[in-house]
Amino acid sequence: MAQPLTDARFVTSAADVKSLGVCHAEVAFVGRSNVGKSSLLNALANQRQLARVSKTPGRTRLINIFLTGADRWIVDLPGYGFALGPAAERATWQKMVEGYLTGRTTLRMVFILVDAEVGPTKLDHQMIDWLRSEGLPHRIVATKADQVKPSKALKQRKDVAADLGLHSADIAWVSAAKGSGIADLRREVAELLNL
Ligand SMILES: Nc1nc2c(ncn2[C@@H]2O[C@H](COP(=O)(O)OP(=O)(O)OP(=O)(O)O)[C@@H](O)[C@H]2O)c(=O)[nH]1
Ligand SMILES: [Mg+2]
Repeated sequence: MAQPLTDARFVTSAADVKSLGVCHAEVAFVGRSNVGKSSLLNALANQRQLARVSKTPGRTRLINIFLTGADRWIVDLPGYGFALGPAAERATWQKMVEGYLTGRTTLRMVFILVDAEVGPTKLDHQMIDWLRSEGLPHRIVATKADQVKPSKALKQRKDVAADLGLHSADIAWVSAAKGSGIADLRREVAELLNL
C-alpha cells in the first residue's frame, strides 16, 4: 500500500473558519512565518509542490486545507510574526487562527513548528502558552534540524525542550531538506487521523 499522506491534495483556502465544511478528522500545522511549514507538508506528502515554499515570509496568509484519505484534512495555517505588519493585519491573523483552532471539534492535534537552531521565540512561547491555556492538544516539531551542527545536536535538543518545560523526547526533530524524522512524523499524523 502507498505511504499515508502521499495522496494529499489541495482543496481550498479560507479566511474564515465558518466557511469550512466538516471532515472526519484533521490536524493543523502552525508556526512563525518562514519556520518551514510548507516545506514540512511537502515532505510529509512526498510531493514537491503541494504547499508553496517561498523565500518571502508571510506568503501563506489563509487557512489552507489539504485532503488525505477519506475525508481527513491537513491544515496549513498562516504563519505569525511576519515583517511586523500593521496591527490590523495582526488582529486579522489572530482572529482567523484562533477562530480555527477553537472552532473545530474534529481537530486532533496542533503541530507547532519551532526552528531547531533558533529555538522557541517570544511569539512561539505565546502561541504554546495559549494552546496550553485553551487545553488544545499540541505537539512541538523542531524544523530545519539539518541546520544544527551534529556536535551540538544533543545539547540543542535538551536546551529547546527545557526552554519549553519539556523533555527532549517530547519534541519531534525533523528536516524537510534531509528527510530526517519525516517518516516517524508521517506515521504519527496517519495514526492521529486513523488512516
Ligand atoms: N535548511 C533547511 N531549510 C529549510 C527546511 N525547510 C524549509 N527550509 C527553508 O526555509 C524557508 C521557508 O520555508 P517555507 O516552507 O516556505 O516556510 P513557511 O513556514 O511555510 O513560510 P510562510 O508560508 O512564508 O509562513 C525556505 O527558504 C525553505 O527552503 C529544512 O528542513 N532545512
Ligand atoms: Mg508556507
